[in-house]
Amino acid sequence: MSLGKYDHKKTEAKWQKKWAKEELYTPDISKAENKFYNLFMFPYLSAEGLHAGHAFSSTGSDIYGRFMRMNGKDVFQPMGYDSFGIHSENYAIKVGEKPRVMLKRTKKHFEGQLKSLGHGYDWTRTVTTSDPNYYRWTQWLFIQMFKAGLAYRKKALVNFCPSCKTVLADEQVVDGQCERCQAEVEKKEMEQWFFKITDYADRLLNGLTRIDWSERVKAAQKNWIGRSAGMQIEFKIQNSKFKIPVFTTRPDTLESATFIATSNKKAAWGKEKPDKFTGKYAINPVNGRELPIWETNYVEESYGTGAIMGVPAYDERDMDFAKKYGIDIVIEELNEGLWEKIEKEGWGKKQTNYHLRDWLVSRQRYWGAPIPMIYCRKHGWVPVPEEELPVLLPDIKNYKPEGTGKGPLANHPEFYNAACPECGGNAKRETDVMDTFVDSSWYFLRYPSVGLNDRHPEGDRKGSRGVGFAFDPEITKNWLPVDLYFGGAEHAVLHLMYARFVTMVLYDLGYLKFEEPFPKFFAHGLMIKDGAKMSKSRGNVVNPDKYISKFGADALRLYLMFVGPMDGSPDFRDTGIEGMRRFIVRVWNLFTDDISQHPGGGRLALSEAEGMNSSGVDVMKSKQHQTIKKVTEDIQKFKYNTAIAAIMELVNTISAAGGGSSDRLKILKDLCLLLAPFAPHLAEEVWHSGLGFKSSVHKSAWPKYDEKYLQADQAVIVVQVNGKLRSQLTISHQSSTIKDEVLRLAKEDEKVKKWLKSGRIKKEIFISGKLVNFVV
Ligand code: ANZ
Repeated sequence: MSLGKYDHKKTEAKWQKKWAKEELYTPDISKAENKFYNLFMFPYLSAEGLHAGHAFSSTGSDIYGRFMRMNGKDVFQPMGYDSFGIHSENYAIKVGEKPRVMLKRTKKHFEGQLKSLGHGYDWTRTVTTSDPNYYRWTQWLFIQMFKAGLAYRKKALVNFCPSCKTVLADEQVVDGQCERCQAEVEKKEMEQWFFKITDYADRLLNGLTRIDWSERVKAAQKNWIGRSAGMQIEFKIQNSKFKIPVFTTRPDTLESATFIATSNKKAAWGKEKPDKFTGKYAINPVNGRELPIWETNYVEESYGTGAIMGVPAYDERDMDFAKKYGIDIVIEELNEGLWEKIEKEGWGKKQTNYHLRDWLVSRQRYWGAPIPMIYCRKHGWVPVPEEELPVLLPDIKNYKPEGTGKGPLANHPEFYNAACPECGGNAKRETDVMDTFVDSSWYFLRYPSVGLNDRHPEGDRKGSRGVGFAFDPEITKNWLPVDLYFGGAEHAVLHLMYARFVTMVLYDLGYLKFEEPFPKFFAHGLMIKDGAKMSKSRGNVVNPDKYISKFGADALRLYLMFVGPMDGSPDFRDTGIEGMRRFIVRVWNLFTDDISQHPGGGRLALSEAEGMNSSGVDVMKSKQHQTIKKVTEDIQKFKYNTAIAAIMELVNTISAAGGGSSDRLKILKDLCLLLAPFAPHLAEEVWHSGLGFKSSVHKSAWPKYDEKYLQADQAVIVVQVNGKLRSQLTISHQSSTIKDEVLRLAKEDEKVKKWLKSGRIKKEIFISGKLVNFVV
């Protein structure tokens, strides 16, 4: 057996084919004692293919899955496509194709790319949200919401994107702009479908304390939900029988209130109405002061009561307003006792408000799941009977949005004319479709159950309906919740909030046994190119294909993981990949050289090695065990860059030691195992053709370290700032003598950082192997 020259194309194609054929990454879904559901956010199909940013994040997720598999878990790692929705549809419009036609092509390309990266996905269970087999269950979900009183229609001032020509949810408006196309959003009064997510505000908030998510993402959800405890206080209007209720979080400032402001209704963004004094006054109940009533833009209509008490003395915006219009400024002392007094006197009562609004789910677009509701003059809105699902999205020619307030399906009587499910009379289907975020709010529930009841191919509506389930109860009980969810933080208040809400609803309806779908979520960073976030609109997108072709998927994977921590924002550079390619060839040659020194190949050599005495290889041995420890712990913390650095150091040590002892082969075997999650093809090839194993390296046990070898090579460095002990570093003897390395590590130390912040470093004192002192 021999390895020959390193040929990434041959090696990678060979293993990808074998893995697929042997279904290496397809767990037995009926067994779940040892399950690990490793989920990565599925992509939108809003471009021709993936960019390097996707490769970066999906590799990060894949490495963790491979690591868990080698640690004895039955890993389920599925992949799918979030293919319905405005993002895909806008792209189809741009390239001048029907969404269906475009998706056929782009989906294939995405899949090819994901496969060429060597990810361990279970390709036998994929989800495509625009597939009727899937969206019939999205429609089912809508109906469950409706039946539970959680889906309703309401006329409201809503966000309208003039470019996408549809309404949007609050969460899709970022700084007043459409999340998809960055157009300035307008406010319009329209009747729409909403999901009552506000009923779950408290649970969404409280649940955050029980899940392992980064503080940043939890804070984003917390702020978005925006619970504030305060009071509703009623102010009598002078010479009138009416009162104005205001919401305040600061009743203790009531004595300093000098005006009342109400929302300047119908003010649209960009077209603000001028502030106006109404000529009326309200009376401050605590001191009888007359408070002028103003209408202004800065009071939001839909928050609290849509009116405030102006307290210029304690509130900056109120102060600005008072100054502008010459309103009195009165400063009374804060009075905590007012909380009680206001209630006792009957001026107001305690109230908790939320910033969270109900989720607007209807869209006046074509490319989405039709909302499965029928309007009958007699019976109002009636859900489509579940056995008639899916309501198929018809193939129409003019699918572009028109901005008339209705979706393109409203031009198709053959679609919307229907019989009322209650009385059989003439009725009309809803012609709006659902927001994509409804599709993705439950896809993780579907994956393990894919293939179990796919009996509804598009077009075949006869005899293919009736029984079935969105997700199999038994399998769902065994495989969910998701063990690790890996994805972008930009979905903090969108997808991640919606999925939690939908899960809670399904829990309440008895379909699920858990309330939190993602007990552990890791938010990866975003890849940068030339200093800016990689994105299509900036035109700085890097296509991974050419790098895979030129250097190999393993080189690209290692490079992407090495450039920085997984939650950072690494900059993509060509030169780095070339360097990584050289490293791979070095590793390859290391195996080739060693193995060639053992006639009969590595496998034989390994068995000979059992029981041999290990003297003479102490340095290497301690390095080996230190590396295992470091790589294991770093992967657990998603610090793949430092794990790879440790593997590189091990390679250096092995190369420097030279020679072909049998112990050395054992060390090489561990090196191969450590490399497996990062460079899966290379490791598999070495494992089989070099070391002679029959089963896959990816199903082999992760190496274990032995404490007794760890100590040998450790030095403790004392770190001082201005002569005071601030921290200690435990590093290898070898590194402890390298000044630059020690200084770098000392400066990165959290405890030291704190002390260095206060000033500039004037002097760096270094005593090799012992001490660092920073003078600041
Ligand atoms: C008097 C006061 C004095 C206030 C003070 C604040 C500071 P959060 O925490 O966001 O709930 N407010 C109430 N309704 C509003 C609306 N519809 N549009 C704009 N502002 C509104 O903020 C609650 C505070 O924001 C309330 O407490 C109210 O101003 C204002 F020193 O009342 B406060």
